[in-house]
Formats: sequence, C-alpha cells, structure tokens
Amino acid sequence: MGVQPFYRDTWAEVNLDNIYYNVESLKNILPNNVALFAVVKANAYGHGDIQVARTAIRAGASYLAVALIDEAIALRKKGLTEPVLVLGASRPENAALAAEYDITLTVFQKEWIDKAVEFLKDSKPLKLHIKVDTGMGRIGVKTKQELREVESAIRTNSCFYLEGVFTHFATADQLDRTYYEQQLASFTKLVESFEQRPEMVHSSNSAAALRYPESYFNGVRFGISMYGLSPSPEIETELPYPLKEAFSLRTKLVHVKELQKGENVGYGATYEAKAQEWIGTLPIGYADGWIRKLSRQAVLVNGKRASITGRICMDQMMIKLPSYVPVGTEVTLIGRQGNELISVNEIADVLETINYEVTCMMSNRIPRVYLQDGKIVEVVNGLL
Ligand code: PMH
Repeated sequence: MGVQPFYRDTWAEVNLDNIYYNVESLKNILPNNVALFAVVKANAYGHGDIQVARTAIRAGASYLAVALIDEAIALRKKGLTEPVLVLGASRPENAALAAEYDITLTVFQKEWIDKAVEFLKDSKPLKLHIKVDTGMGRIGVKTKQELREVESAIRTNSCFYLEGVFTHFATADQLDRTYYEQQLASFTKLVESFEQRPEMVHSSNSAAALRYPESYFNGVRFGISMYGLSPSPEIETELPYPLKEAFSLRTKLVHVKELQKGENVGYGATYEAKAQEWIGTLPIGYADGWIRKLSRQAVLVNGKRASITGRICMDQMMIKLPSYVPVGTEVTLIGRQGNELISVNEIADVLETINYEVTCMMSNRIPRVYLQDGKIVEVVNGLL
C-alpha cells in the first residue's frame, strides 16, 4: 500500500477497521449460503473504491458492485480479481470489453442481448445478471413475458452465462413495510417463472439486509451501512448492531487574526465582528464539496464547537474562535474530536439531504488517509 504525499492542510480519514466491523457484523447474521456484495460505486461513496473493496473482502464479502463499467475497470486496474457486478446500464458495444475484464453486467432488454452477440464473437463468455423492476421504476424487466424473452435470448447464445437475477427496493428504509412487501412478492413470483433459475438471486440493499431476512435469497448488496451510516434516520433504532462511521474530515488553521468591532469577513462582507474577535481561516471550500449551504454549520476546535463566519469561498472559509488559537491547530469538520462528534447525519440535516450524498460529494481534491489498527496504512492524493 502506498503513501502518496499531499501538500494541503485538509484531508479525509477513512477508518478501515470500522468498515471491516460493519461488514463482519452483517456477515455474522447472514446464513452461510448468502453472498455479500460490497457496493463500492462512486468511489465507494467517496471513501475510496479499492481500499473499501479489499477491506470488505477481508471481512467476508465475495462480490463487488459498482454502477459503471468504468468503475469496474478501475478496480481491475488496481489489481482486484474478485467478481464485480455493474449495477447500471452498459452499452452492448462494450460487451466484449466487459468479458475481457471478467466484469459481470446487468441486462434487462432482449434487444441489448441480440446486439451484444455481434460484439462477443471471439471473446470469453460474458457473465450476466437480469434486473427486474418490481417498483423502483428505474431499470429492469417488468413482466414474466419480458423476463422469459431475455432469459431465452441469453440461453441460446453460448457467449453468455446467466449467473444472476436481482431487483432493488424503493422503500426498505421506511418504517411502513407495505410497498417493500409488494416488491418482494412480485420479485418472488417472477423468479419462480424462470425456466432454469440462475444461481444468484438477490434483492436486499443495506436497509433490507439489516431488517428483512426474508429478502436475502442468496445475496445482499451492502452499501451505505458498510460505511457505518443508517439508510435512513427512522430505522436507526431498529438496526441489529450499532454501526461505526468510517469517514472523518479534518483541516488545520492556516491563519489566525484579531478583528475589531465592525470589521467584516468574506465575500459580500456579510459577517461583521460584534466586538473584538479572533477569526481563523481554514483551507477548505465549496470546490472540495464543503458547499456554501454549510455556512451555518459548526466545526470542532479543541473539542468545542466554533461557527463558520461569512460565506464559504471556493478553497477557504473562516471561523470564529473562542479565543486565540495557534496556526496549525487541527479542526474537525466531520468526525470526533475530544468528546464532541459531528456526524455525517448532522451535515446531511443542515444540507437538507441524505447521508449518502454527503460523503459522495467530497471531491477528489481532498486526500484520503486510510487508518487501520490506529495506524496510517495508505494515503491517496486524487490530484497527483
Ligand atoms: N443495489 C443497487 C442497485 C443500488 O442502486 C444501491 C444503492 C445499492 C444496492 C446499495 O444500497 P444501500 O447503499 O442503501 O445499501 N444505490 C443508490 C442510488 O442509486 N442512490 O442512492 C443509493
């Protein structure tokens, strides 16, 4: 594992022990015949694709899932040899490329199969999972008829191997089970209509994996809760084990100055000192994903909350310090410092969004520092 240098005083810490724990804890409650797919799309929800993939595999995952062929190839280029499923739509023109990299694709149209055959003439067989739309309304076959057509188109060509079938729940993170139960019932029925049932059948996301054993079939796709985050606030109290958040965001004071009453801070000069005040500057801004809507959010300095003052700039922002604090002092934006914690959920609340979006939006300008057994095991600078 490499340690790439970085030259800015802002970084994210990814606690691989916590990811390991979150995966292992799920693995412990899954029956042995249920495979765990670690969902590492979008750079593992901002945490780092290969680092999370390797940790999840150590903890018992046997399959990786991403959204795009590009993401799957990126994992292969980083040396990953385990099976990888692309959950989203791919072009039939790229069927041979996927086969070449031993990447499993998701299919849901007969026309796609017919077209892909033309591109698979001399290639290795392509592994496929059929997607069934039982109510998400995104991609997937909807009827028994469509499923049959896709199945037979796949089975009549030896260039394909039909490995799996899956669906995705739209409401498994809500307290009301009604819609989830309808989706599960439709999926169960459609799966029964296969001429020959594929070896892998899966439907659960984190919420279903943690709440609904009847949705396991023989695989679960574990995303958000692998990162230690609850799929929604309302089901947090129902989770079978306490999750451990893996993502922290830290920076350091790069400038500290005294302002007199009436002096201003930031674009628009929107903040005005009410008395003599200490103001600190932090090297993080909206281009890092720390967007302007967070201007009312607090940060942690010496284990205490300090407020952001004025507008967040592209690469910097200012905070109000309780008293003089030296340049170089570490500041926590997400994570624990002393007895205080700023959770990803707190940031999601301020942004009026979901925790998924918060870690995904942290840009590749923020270096990722990987911690394992309390030590730095890898550093990735996405810019260099
Ligand atoms: N399977 C599919 C097909 C998905 O799209 C996702 C997440 C998961 C599994 C993992 O779900 P989890 O993170 O809740 O465990 N997909 C998305 C999405 O498209 N938007 O937000 C999450």
